[in-house]
Amino acid sequence: MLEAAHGRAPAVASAIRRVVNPENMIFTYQGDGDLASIGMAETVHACMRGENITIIFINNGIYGMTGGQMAPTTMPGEKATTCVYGRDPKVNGNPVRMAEMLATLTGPAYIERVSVYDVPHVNKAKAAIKKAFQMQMEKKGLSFIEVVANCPTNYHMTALESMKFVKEKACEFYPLGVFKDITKEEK
Ligand SMILES: Cc1ncc(C[n+]2csc(CCOP(=O)(O)OP(=O)(O)O)c2C)c(N)n1
Repeated sequence: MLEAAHGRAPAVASAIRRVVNPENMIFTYQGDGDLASIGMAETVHACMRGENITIIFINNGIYGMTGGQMAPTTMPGEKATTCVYGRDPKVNGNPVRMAEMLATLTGPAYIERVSVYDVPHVNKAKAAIKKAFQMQMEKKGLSFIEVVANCPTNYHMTALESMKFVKEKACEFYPLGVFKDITKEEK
């Protein structure tokens, strides 16, 4: 395991991909502040290149670790410490739907958005990550799994309330599903 500077994981993973045994599995694990703000360029370029790596993107709509600042994925109206009245797109800009945006690129092989708000969805998330790793083992190219997740601490909710929020609000704004799959296109 190697810890990259924030946002730089796809660049570091690309470098590792090129120097290690091609049989080694390489994946990144990144939050939305990390992947879609600090490391947006690294993410987009690794996807454009179509590196044979797997990116696991945990989208909880907030900068959790630093105390709940607005992330690029904070939804309109959603509160954060840097938009205390709720995100106003006119003032704070619009959020980004990473899976949809990256699916417009030629590079990625597989892009799916999953969630973890109940057991069936945890199992679906597990299956998507397994498929991503399998595709990497088959050297099919870059796989990107977005996980719509919770942050009860910074949402100021109980764990159960935060799961309800993810199900009813976040998954409405960030619809679940497969956005790209070259194995389907091949058939
Ligand atoms: C280059 C750089 N910029 C800023 C920071 C400060 N920082 C540490 S964690 C973090 C926010 C992380 O948010 P996110 O990636 O959404 O992950 P979460 O904590 O919500 O899981 C920030 C801004 C840093 N460590 N490195």
